[in-house]
Amino acid sequence: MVPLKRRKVPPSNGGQSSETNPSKESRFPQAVIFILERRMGASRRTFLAQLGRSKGFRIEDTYSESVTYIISENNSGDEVRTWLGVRGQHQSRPPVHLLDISWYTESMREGLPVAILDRHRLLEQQGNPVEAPVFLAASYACQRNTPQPGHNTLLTAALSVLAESAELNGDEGRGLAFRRSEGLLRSLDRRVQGPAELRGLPCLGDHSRRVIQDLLENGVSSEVEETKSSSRYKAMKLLTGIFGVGVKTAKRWFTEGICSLTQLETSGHSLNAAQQAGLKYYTDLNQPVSREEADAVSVMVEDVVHSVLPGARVTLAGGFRRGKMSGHDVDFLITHPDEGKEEGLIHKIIACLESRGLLLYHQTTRNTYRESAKGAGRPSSSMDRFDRCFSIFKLTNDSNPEDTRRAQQQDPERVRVEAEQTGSGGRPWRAVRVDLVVSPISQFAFALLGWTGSKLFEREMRRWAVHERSMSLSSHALYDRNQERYLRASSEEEIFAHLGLEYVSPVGRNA
Ligand code: 8GT
Ligand code: MN
Repeated sequence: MVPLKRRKVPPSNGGQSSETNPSKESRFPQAVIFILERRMGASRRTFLAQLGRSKGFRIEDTYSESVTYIISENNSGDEVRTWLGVRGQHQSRPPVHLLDISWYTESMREGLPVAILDRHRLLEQQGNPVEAPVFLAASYACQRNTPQPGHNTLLTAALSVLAESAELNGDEGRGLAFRRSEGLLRSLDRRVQGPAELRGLPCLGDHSRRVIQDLLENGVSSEVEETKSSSRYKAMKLLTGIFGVGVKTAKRWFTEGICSLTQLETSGHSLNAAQQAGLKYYTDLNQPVSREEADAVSVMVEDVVHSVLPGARVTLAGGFRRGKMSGHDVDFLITHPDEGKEEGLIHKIIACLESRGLLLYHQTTRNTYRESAKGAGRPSSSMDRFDRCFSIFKLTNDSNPEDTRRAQQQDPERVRVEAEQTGSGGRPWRAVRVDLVVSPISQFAFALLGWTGSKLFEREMRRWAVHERSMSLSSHALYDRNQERYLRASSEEEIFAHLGLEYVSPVGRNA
């Protein structure tokens, strides 16, 4: 389609055009000039045209095939050609020069058409190369493909520290802003070279941009370094690193002056069962779970599940499903193709795991989810209502004796204390956090989508659902608020389709 502005014939210039004012003969008949109004504005164009005519140049009001010089400001060659419908060169007509306004102003100064230099020619692509938007990114993380670890790990690791620090301070809004910046940078398909390349990108607030600029220009960010070395950050990280300890509890302990595990142990605080287990297996649980270990746990879980309910399905979810090579735990989603068969399954699984001596700790939560007439529960609630078991597995590590050695090197004292507590000198096993979630088959696609993560990807998908589609998405269901009904899905692809989103495979959800 022809752009509107192009079709519109500009108003006459009060008889001053070369055609309507033949008395002023053109001094340079070869130069038939057309000035493009786009991005320049009508008044500036009129002024420049009058100036040209007063100096004897032939300035056309409308574009035609007789034009030999097209002058434009802030447009690329591509844009001008599209805008004016300039076709390829014909031998039958003189060549058309696509020139920047600088050629025109220099010609005005000289009083004649100056020689065309490279710098006068319009660039083919949009704008100045230094300022051109180099990256394009959609604003919701769920619209982007985000591989792991991405091409900007220096930047994403730094923003992750600031996000974590904000989260540990209980400042969720600030934490989310840094997480969004982090997610955006991880989605970029190559390394960022300079701050100018980030022009026009969404999700990057002023604060994140400052940090990124520091990192790109100096290789470090003083704010990130200060955060990492602050006693508060270190203590909060250490304390929340204990399984069963959340930000609130850690904050209370820190205010009481507790900064180390030994201080906690001697503080006289009574710890709940989860926290006691967390402290007991602290080193193990803070050592990343490798892909091999996750696979070994998968074999254990599948074996147990199939022995208690043949036909049940076990799916590895969480970070490992997204292709991560390590994680803080291993997440499993369990279902059975016959709805109802999964009821009570979690208890049978636990009983079997215990009888085999594979559990060091477990805590189950009951499924209380019911579809309500008003829609999919509270989508903002981060806790699901599936039958779920938070557990610590005893994983025999004959597969990886390196682990014990590495732990020894990092914190020999801790390893000694734990070995004493667990009565396992050079013990041939390690503790691993495992989450087991049981879902009815009718909710399985939603559960799988929810439990695959990443957290930010999930969060953004729920935000998209509400703001862009007026729908509520949870790990149980998708509710359409306009149609006032639940939308069923038996695969993740269907859920993306319901939401009007292009499908993103699990490995692309590492926002
Ligand atoms: P990791 O490598 O650190 O384990 O990373 P991860 O596997 O991505 O994170 P996770 O903490 O293990 O959580 C796995 C996914 O489960 C996340 O995307 C999280 O949003 C999702 N998830 C739910 N429901 C719940 C819930 O009730 N509690 C938690 N903690 N996570 C939940 O869908
Ligand atoms: Mn996980």
